[in-house]
Amino acid sequence: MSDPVTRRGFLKRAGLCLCAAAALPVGCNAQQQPKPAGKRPNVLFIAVDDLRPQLPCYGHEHIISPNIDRLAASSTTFNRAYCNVPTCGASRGSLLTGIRPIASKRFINNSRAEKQVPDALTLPMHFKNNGYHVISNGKIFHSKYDFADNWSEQPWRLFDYEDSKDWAVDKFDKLWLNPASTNIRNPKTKRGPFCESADVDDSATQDGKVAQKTIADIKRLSNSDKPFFIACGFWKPHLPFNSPKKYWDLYDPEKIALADNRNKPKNLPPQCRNSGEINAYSQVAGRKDTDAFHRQARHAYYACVSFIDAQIGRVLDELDKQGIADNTIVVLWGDHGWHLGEHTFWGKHNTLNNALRVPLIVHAPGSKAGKTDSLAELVDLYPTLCDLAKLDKPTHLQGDSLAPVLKDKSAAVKQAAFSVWGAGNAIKTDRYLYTQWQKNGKTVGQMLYDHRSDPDENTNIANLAENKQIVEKLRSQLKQKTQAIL
Ligand SMILES: [Ca+2]
Repeated sequence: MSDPVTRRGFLKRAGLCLCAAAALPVGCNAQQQPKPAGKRPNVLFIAVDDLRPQLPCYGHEHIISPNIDRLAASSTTFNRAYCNVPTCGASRGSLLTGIRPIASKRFINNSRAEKQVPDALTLPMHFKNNGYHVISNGKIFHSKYDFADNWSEQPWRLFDYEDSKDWAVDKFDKLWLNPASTNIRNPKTKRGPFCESADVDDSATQDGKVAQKTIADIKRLSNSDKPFFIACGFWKPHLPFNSPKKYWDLYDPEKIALADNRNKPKNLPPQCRNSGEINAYSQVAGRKDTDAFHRQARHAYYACVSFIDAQIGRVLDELDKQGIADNTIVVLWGDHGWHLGEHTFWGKHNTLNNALRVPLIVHAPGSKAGKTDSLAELVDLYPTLCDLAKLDKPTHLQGDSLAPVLKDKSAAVKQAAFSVWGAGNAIKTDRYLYTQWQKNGKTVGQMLYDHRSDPDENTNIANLAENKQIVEKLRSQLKQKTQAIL
C-alpha cells in the first residue's frame, strides 16, 4: 500500500522534482522571477459548482441561460469534457494543481490539496509568478485556506466549510432566506429543505455577493499595469437548490420533463451507487421516487442554473464596460456532473456519464468560435491556460493543452479521458465508458457502456462474451495510464 498524502510518497510516485536547484523553476512551489507582463491577456476563470452540461449551448433548449449561451457563441464549447474525479474538493484540487487523482489514494475527497501535494506549483501561483494579479472569489479550491498564500490577496468568500462542523447548519440563515425554511429541518442533520424560492434580490444571496465582489475587482484591476487572473466560483446549483423566486418563475413546472430512465442500469455492479448527499436535507425522505419530487427537484435545479447564469451575465458585462473583453480569456467549467433522477440517482459520486461529464467553455480572444467533440479533461485546463497566456508549462502537469482544439475544432489531443471514484478507475473513449474496480490486484466489478448504441447507459455490457476484447483493451489503457501517473 502506498502513502499518498506524504510529501515524500507523492514526489516519489509522481516523479516530480525534489527541489534540486536546477529543477526549481518548474514543478516546485518556489518563487520565480516575474517576467515582464507585456500585453498578456487577463483571465476570468468561472467555476460553477455541480453544473451539468444541460444548457441550450449543449442542445438542451428547455434551460434558460442566455448569458452562458452568449459566452459559448464566441467560444469553443467542449461537448465531451470530463472531470477527473466526481466530487467537489478532489476535482478542484486536481484541476488547480494539474495533477491527476489516483483511485483511493490521491484527491479522493474534500481534504485540502496542499496536504496531499504540498510541493505542487498551483495554477494561481504559476500565474502570480509570471506577473499576474491573482484573485479567488467564492468557491475555487474547496476551502479558502487551501494553498491560500498562492493568491495575490486573501481568498474571499462569506464563509468556509472548515470553519464549522456543518456549514449548512452553522450558516443556516445565509443559505435559507425564506423564513419558513427554518421550521422545515431534517430531524437528524438539522439542515433545511433541499430547495426553496425566497422572494429576495440576487444581492441577498451568497452568489449575488460573489458576482458583486468580482465586478468590483474587474473595475479595480482593469487599469492596472498587471494583467489579472480572477477566479470566480459560484456555489449554485449545488445543494440546497435555493434561488430567488424570480428564477423559479421562469419555468412552468407542468412542462418540466422527467427522466425517462428512472430505473437502475441493467447489470449494474454494486460498486456503482447513488450519492447520499441529498438525504441530508429535509423534504426528501420518502419522496425521492415520486413524480412530484422529480419535478420539484428539476425545477429547483433549473432555477439555480438560470440564477447563476444571470450572475455570469453581470460579470461578463463588466468586461465590456471596462473595455477589456477583447483582451480577456474566459473559461467556464463545472467541477463534475449530476444525476437529476436518471437511474433513480440524485447527485454525483459515481462513474456514470451523468456524474463525470462537465460543461467546458473556453473563450480566447482571436480564436474562432465553435463546438468540438474532441475529448477533454479538467486536468487539461492548467496547460491550456499556460498556452493561451503564453506562459511556460510546468513539467509536472499531467494533462494536455487544449489550445490546438481552439484553433481546429476537429483536432484531438487525446484518445481517452480518465476518471476515478473510490476504488474504481474509469476510461472514456470515443465510443465507450468503462469502469474497473479492483481489490488485491483482482477485478471485483466492472461496467461498460457503448455510447453509440446506449448513450443513456441503460445496460452494462461489460460481462458479455462479445465484448471481451474491448474490455481487455480498455483495461490495458487504464493500467498504462495509472502506472504513468504514480
Ligand atoms: Ca461540486
